[in-house]
Amino acid sequence: MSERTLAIIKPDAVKKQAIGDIIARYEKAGLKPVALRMMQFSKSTAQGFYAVHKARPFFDSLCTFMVSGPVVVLVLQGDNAIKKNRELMGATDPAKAEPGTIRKAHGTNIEFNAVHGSDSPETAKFEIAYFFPEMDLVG
Ligand code: IDP
Ligand code: MG
Repeated sequence: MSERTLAIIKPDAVKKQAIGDIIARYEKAGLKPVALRMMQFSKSTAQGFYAVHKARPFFDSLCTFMVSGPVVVLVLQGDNAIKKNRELMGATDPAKAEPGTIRKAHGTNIEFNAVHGSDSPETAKFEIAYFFPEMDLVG
């Protein structure tokens, strides 16, 4: 089933000049960018995006990281896009990520882990609407 998911190339990966490599990985996996935006998060943008994590001990540090430089926000479309992107990303902690994954290649640690990807249809819907309010969930 074709669906859409939200991906973010985080500030660490943008600084490492990995934007091109990461987008090439999406495209090779059949995840087609259908919206793309480079932007600098404000603190409130980061806090709103990660509101689901606001009780976590790492919340403040995560939001500080996400405003530390520009990011690239994308909507990716393809068959099983949500699950496929999670597989492509690898585990949250790059040390535990499978070889060949984006986080294995570009992540530094459990916080500076190069990319974000929606984890369910519900979060994809919220996250796509957060940055691209004009888009539909399925193209
Ligand atoms: P995910 O990005 O793999 O879905 P989540 O648990 O949703 O992982 O966490 C969101 C983000 O918060 C992670 O991608 C990472 O940047 C950061 N994070 C998660 N767990 C920790 C932690 O234990 N310490 C510091 N940062 C963390
Ligand atoms: Mg998550």
